[in-house]
Amino acid sequence: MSEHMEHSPTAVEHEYGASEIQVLEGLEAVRKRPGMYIGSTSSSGLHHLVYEIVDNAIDEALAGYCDTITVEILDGDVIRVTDNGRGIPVDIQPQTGRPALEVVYTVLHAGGKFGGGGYKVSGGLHGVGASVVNALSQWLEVRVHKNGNIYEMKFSRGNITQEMTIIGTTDHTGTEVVFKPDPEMFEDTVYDYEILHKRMREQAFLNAGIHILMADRRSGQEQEESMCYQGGIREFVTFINKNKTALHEEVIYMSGTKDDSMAEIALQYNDSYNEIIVSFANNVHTPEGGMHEEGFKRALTNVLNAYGKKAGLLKGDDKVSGEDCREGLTCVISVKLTEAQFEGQTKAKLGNSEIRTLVNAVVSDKLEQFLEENPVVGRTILEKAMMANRAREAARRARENIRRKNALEGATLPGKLADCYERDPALTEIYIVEGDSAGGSAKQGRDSRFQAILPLWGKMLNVEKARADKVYGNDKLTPVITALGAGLGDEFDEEKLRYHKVVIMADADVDGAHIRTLLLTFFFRFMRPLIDRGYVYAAVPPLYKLTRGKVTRVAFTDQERDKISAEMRGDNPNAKVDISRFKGLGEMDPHELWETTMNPETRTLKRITLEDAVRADEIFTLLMGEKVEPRREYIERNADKAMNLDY
Ligand code: 1YM
Repeated sequence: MSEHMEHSPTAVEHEYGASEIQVLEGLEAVRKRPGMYIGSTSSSGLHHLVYEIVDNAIDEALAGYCDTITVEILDGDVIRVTDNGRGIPVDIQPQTGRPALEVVYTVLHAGGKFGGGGYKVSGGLHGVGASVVNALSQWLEVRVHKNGNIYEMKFSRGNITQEMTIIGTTDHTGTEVVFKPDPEMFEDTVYDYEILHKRMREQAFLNAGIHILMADRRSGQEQEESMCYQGGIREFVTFINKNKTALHEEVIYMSGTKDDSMAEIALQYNDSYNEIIVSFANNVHTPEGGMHEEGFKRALTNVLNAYGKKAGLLKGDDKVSGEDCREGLTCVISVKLTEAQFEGQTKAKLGNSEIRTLVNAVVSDKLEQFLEENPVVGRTILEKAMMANRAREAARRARENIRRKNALEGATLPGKLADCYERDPALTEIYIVEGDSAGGSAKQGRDSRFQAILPLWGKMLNVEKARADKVYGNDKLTPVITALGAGLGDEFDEEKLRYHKVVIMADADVDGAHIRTLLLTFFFRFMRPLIDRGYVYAAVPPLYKLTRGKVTRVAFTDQERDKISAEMRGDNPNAKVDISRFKGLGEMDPHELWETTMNPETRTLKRITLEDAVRADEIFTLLMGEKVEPRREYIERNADKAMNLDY
C-alpha cells in the first residue's frame, strides 16, 4: 500500500497509453448512446444516475463497512451522495498503473471484485456504475476520506480535470460524490424529490439497519427524511398495508441461503381482493417478476393446499388455486445472488432458475412450519383463499350459464326489459327497478327515447338461506347481465356496454337495501370496471309528499319536509298541509315517479363509488357468510338503521 501512496498528488501531464485510449473511447460511447447505459435520457435516466452512485454506497454497507448514507439535492439540481464506508481505494492498480479511484470513475464496468475477494453482488438495472454517471455529468467531484487523508479528483463529461490530489487530512473514512447531470445529455435536469425519496425508502427497507438520509436542499423547497428500518422487509410489508385491514397481526417472515444466494420473504394478508407482490433482485426492483416470484407462488399454493387438507379445511378433492391463495396478499420478496440475469422488455425480470428453487424451498419449509405453529392465522388465510375460490367458481359458472343461454336464445334481450330507442350508450340510461309495480310506473313515466327499464320482481333472495355462490347462478341476475351486454369477469368488455348510466332504483327499506347490496356486490365482483368508471348510480326517491289544496311537493329528508311545509303554509298559520310518507316506489304514479326520481332536470342521482361497493360487498359477505354470530350482531346493531342500510 505504502509504495502506491507515492503516486504524485499533483496533476501531471502524461502520455496516454493504449488502455487509456480505450477508456476515453468507452466513455465517449456512453455519451453517444446514453440510452444504452441508463435506459433513457428522460426523467428516469436522470434519476438513474443517483441510483448508480448510491448502489456503490449500499454495496459498501452490505459488505459491513458503512451504516449511513446521505443523498442530497442541492441548488442547480446538483446531487451529493456521501457514505461512511472505507472510501474507494486510492492505491495504484497494477494493470493500469492508475489509482483505483480513477479507474472506477473512468473505466466502463469497473467496480465489483476489485483486487480480488470481497462479496459483491452486481446490482443495477444496467450494472454500469460510476463511470457512466461521470460520462453523463457536466462535472463530477469525488472526495475520499481514507488513511487520514482527503483525496480529491475532478472530472468534466468524463474527462479528468483534476488528477487525484490530497487536499487535507481527516479523522474518519468515507466517500463523497458530487455531480451535475449534463444538460446536453438530458431532456430535463430537474430532480423530483418524491422519486428519489421513494427509491431511498425502498433501499432502507431492503437493507435493514442502514440509515439513509434523503434531503432536498434546493432553496425554497427544503425538506428531508431520515430512514432506518431495523425490521427490513417486514416493515416494508407493514408500510404497504398501513391503510388496509390486516387479517393477522404479525407479518410472516422467512429467509434462507444456498451457496452464494440468499432469499427473504415477508407477507401479510389483508381483507382486500388485491394481490401485491413487490420483488427485488440485488436491491433492484423487478416489476416484471421472474424466477423468485415463480418460486414463491408455486410454494405458497402448495403449502396452503397441503395445510388446508391436513387441518381438515379442504375436504375431498377441494383445492384452492394460486390466484385464490394470493387474494388480499401483500408480499415483499428480496433475493441476492452473484450473477443476476435480468431479462424481459425492460430488463426488469429475473432469469436465474436456481433462485426459483431457493425461494420455493424457503417458503415450502418455513411457511409450513409457521402455519403449524400458528393455527389461528393458518385458518384465517385458508378461509380467505376458500372464499376467493367460491367467488371465482361462481363467476365461472355464471359465465357458462350466460354463454349457454346466449347459445340457446341467440343472446336475446330479456323479455322484461323495456328498452329505449337511442342506440348510443353514452346517451342512454337503464333503470334497474325493484318490484313489478314500480317497474310498471317507471315504464309509463320514463322518457323512452333514452331510458330503459328492467324490473327485477319478487324478493331477490332469502338472505338467511342463500349461499354466496348460488346467488351468481341466480336467474334474477341473468337479465341484468344480458341487458347490460358487456359480459362478466375477465371477459367484461366496456365497449359492449349498452348504457353508460346504470341506475339502481329500490325502496328505502330493508328489501330495497338487500337488492342494492346484492347488485353492488355483484357489480363489484364481476363487473368492476362498471364501478371504477363511474357508470353505476342509485336513484334517490323522495320520502314525503306534501299537499295543500291543488299544490303537491315532495321532500327527500325530514329537514326538507319541515322547511317545505313551512313554505307551503306561508303567512297562514292555520293552513293545513297534508304530509304523507311514500311507502314505496310502487305507490307513486308514473308522473310522480318521473318528476321526482327520473327526470334528469329534477331528479337526484347518487353516483356509486368504489368505497360504496366495497362496503356493500363487506355487508354481503357478512350476511351470506357461514359465521352466524357476526351476522346476528350486525343485524342487531343495524336493525334501527335498516331504513338506510347502505347510504
Ligand atoms: C458515495 C458513493 O462509492 N462508496 C464506496 C465505494 C467503494 C468502496 C467503498 C470500496 C470497495 C471495496 C474496497 C471493494 C468501491 N470500491 C470500488 C473498487 N460511495 C461509494 N465505498 N474498498 C472500498 O469492493 O473491495 C468500486 S466501488 F472497485 F475500487 F474497489
